[in-house]
Formats: sequence, C-alpha cells, structure tokens
Amino acid sequence: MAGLLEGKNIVIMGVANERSIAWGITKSIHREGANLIFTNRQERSYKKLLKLLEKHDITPKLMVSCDVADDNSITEAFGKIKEEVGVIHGLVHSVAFANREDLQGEFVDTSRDGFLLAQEISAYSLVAVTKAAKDLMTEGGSIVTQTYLGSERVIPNYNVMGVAKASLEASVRYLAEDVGKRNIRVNAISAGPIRTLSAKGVSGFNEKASVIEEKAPLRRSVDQDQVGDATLFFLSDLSRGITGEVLHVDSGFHIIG
Ligand code: NDP
Ligand code: KAL
Repeated sequence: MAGLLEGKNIVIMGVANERSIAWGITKSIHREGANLIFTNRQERSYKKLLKLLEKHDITPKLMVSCDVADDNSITEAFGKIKEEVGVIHGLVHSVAFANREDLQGEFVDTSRDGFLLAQEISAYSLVAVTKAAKDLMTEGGSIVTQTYLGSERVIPNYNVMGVAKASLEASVRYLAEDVGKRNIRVNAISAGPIRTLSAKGVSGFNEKASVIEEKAPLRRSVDQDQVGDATLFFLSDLSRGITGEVLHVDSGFHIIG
C-alpha cells in the first residue's frame, strides 16, 4: 500500500538532535514516503542532522540553512527550495526560543527585549515562513507548528514562552483563514513535556513531566514518536477537513482540573 505522503515534498524546520520533536516527525513522515527538505539554524544542528540521516539511511531531498530571526535568510532558504524542489506540500515549524533568564522567577520581570525576542522567534516566525511557503504550495498544503499548554494556563517558569505560544496559537487561526482559500491548512500540536535540548537546563521540567505520569488519563508521558504520528495526520489528507486547530498530544492531561 502506498504511504500517506508518497511523493509529497515536506519542509522540516527545527531538528537539533535525535531528541528533537522534529526528528520524531521526520521518522513518521519518512515512513509514509515523504520527500524531506530540512532547514537548520546552527551549524552544530546541521552536522547532527547529517549524521542522524546517515544512521537511519534517509536521503534528504535538500538541506538549507535558515535563521527565522532574519527575513533575508527566510527569503534565501525558500528561494533555494523553489529552485531545487519547486512545489512543496507541507511545512513543519518546530522552532522556539526565549532567553533563559526569562524562563524562571516572575513573568512580571520580563524585559522588553526578552518579550520581543520570544515573540519573534516563537510566534512571528510562523507568520514569516507561512508567507514564504504559501507561494510554493501551488497544489494546496498543510502547515503544522508545535505549542504547549502554558499558552492556556499559567505554568510556573514557562512565563514569556506561554505568552509567545498564545500568540502562536492565535496566529494559527488567522493564518488558517488567510491561506484556506488556497487549500492550505494551518494547525498546531500541543505536546506534553518531552525531554529535548530546549527543555534541558530550564527549571520546572522534571516536575511537569512527573505530573503527567501521575495525573493524565493515560498515566504515561508523551514521546517524540506520538507527536510525529499526530503531525503526520495533520500533514496528510486524513485531516483534510481540519484547519485552525490545536490538537493536544499530552496523554489527555489538559482535560484534568
Ligand atoms: P529542540 O531544542 O530539539 O528544537 C528547538 C529548535 O528550535 C532547534 O532545532 C533550533 O535550531 C530551533 N531554533 C531556535 N531559534 C531558531 C532560529 N532563530 N531560527 C531557526 N531555528 C531556530 O526542542 P524541541 O524539539 O523540544 O522544540 C521544538 C518545538 O516544540 C518548540 O516550538 C517547542 O516550544 C515545542 N514544544 C516542546 C515541548 C517539549 O516538552 N519539549 C512541549 C511542547 C511544545 P538550532 O538547533 O539550529 O538552533
Ligand atoms: C514549564 C516548562 C518547563 C520549562 C520552562 C521553559 C521552557 C521553554 C522552552 C524554550 C523553547 C527553551 C529555550 O528557549 C532554551 C534556550 O534559552 C536555551 N537553549 C538553547 O539555546 C538550545 C541549545 C537550543 C537548541 O534551543 C532552542 N530553543 O533554540 C515547560 C516544559 C514542561 C515543556 C517544554 C520544554 C515546552 C517547550 O515549549 O519547549
């Protein structure tokens, strides 16, 4: 049987290493026959990704550098993708950043620069890459981003990132309306805590992860492969009637009061 994404060209932004959510997504969509186009910011991530691809015997269609903080970098990256690949059918946005000092203590102490930085990298970047990607999605398409429950509730330490994720989720809805007429869908996955490079060194992670195992309906933590398969659903035709949605992949934790 043909894979769900056979012959589809999918851009994946945000693989830093084997633990990245974007790597879980890569494995799911590779399994279903997608052609993979990767973007990285840091050289270190690019090298890690090269090794990972080799280890898993995956041949990417293209790898380009892209810093979402820089409009020229986005234009160049999507220009190269257009040149080398032409049409794309999907985009995975798995990128976020805030200063470490803004991910502890009280939200009220967030600096102007820290607030703007978190918004720029973690929310505005979805707007900027959707604008660039939509012109390459001439056969329709699907855009999927990654969010977290801290957008809906006050979660200690998530602070400035919670506000950025609220902005990201609202952007998903506004973008869905804009690009819907081109048959492009925009959705988000709200994942439970997963130990990744981003989660490393930020206080509060262990606590949040253990609460899932105790209190979530499924009483187990979430992993990259579960997020990978849910993202695959959004990228595939199985979700053709869904746009502007935030889907929780969190063992059901968000329904518990
Ligand atoms: P990773 O650290 O593996 O991935 C974060 C990625 O963001 C890195 O690949 C990094 O690229 C990229 N990035 C940061 N700044 C930029 C930039 N300016 N331009 C381009 N790329 C950039 O962590 P995760 O996999 O955990 O994070 C992926 C997404 O999942 C994030 O949006 C995160 O908020 C979200 N999420 C994570 C959860 C978790 O528990 N881990 C839970 C819910 C949501 P580089 O390495 O090249 O700098
Ligand atoms: C309540 C939770 C505990 C953790 C609190 C905040 C987590 C914020 C996520 C944010 C993306 C982390 C950073 O920006 C880290 C950054 O300051 C330093 N790290 C880096 O520069 C590394 C090297 C690169 C690869 O990282 C990035 N991002 O570029 C939230 C937990 C329970 C769930 C999580 C971790 C959610 C989430 O959004 O990631």
